[in-house]
Amino acid sequence: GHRLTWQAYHRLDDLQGYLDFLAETYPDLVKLQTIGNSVNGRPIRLLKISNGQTGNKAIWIDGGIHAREWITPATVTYIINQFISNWENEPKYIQNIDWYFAPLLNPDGYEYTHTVDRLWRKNRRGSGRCAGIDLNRNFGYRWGGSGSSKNPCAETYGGSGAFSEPETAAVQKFISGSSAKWKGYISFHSYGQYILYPWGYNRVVPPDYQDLEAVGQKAAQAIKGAGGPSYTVGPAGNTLYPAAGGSDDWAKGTMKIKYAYTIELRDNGRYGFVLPASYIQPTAKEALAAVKIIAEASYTA
Ligand code: 0X9
Ligand code: ZN
Repeated sequence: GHRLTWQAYHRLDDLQGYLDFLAETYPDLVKLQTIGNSVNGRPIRLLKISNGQTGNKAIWIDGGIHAREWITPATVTYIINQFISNWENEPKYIQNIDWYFAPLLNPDGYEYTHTVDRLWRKNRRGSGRCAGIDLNRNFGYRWGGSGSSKNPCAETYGGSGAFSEPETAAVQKFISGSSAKWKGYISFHSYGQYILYPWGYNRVVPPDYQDLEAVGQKAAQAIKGAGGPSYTVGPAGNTLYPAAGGSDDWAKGTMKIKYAYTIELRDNGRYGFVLPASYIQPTAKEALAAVKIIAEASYTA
């Protein structure tokens, strides 16, 4: 294993090597496991950071559901690095949470964006022009509804059924099979600078949406405080567009995880998915500020 720099986007093997390095270097704090394998047989890995106390609440953070959103695995690994390097000085609401990080949920797609098509979005089931399933239309809460396509060639093809893909099935199996006290779920995407909460499947909100809105607004303020730009807060279906089968809706709707968010990182359109590497550190730094706010709320939830 080895360290990363966050001054460049890394290939899959480099990111995996970093997770190995952490597990080797911090065996008491960090546990690394494989929760499934992608369509092309690559491991889907989960890194847990925990002080081992019983009774801790739990937060899940993922990146790389969409292959071309390179800023997201970079951001998740940056957050992991910050927590581990500063662990002894973190406040109780960080230390007394069990953190589960899945930095790269679509490893096949990520490799494909490095080797063949920089703007590939879906996973890599099948071949040719119509390959792939949109993993963020493949989760099982109101699967197949608005904003997801039945056409395999579409960018938003939801697959043959809910959790038909090993990448999403791995998440479902792990979270639903775990006895952790899940209070937070954060899925990083790009781009647009949004803090989105359920529901995404339609233009409706859950009964406790005011809690999600308030914490989202506080997170957007923290981003500004970290020197970041403005992030728009709101329910996904109203704020962006209705899209069913997203991971956030499943986390809240099926798993009943209160603080479920999709955070769309930078930028707001100048570079889009092809965000220059010089933006990694500022973007990841502001994302960390948002995560801390969601952690504080999850800690007391
Ligand atoms: O469309 C998506 O999957 C997300 N935007 S992206 O540009 N990264 O593809 C937004 C998902 C918001 N949540 C739900 N619609 N459930
Ligand atoms: Zn995305």
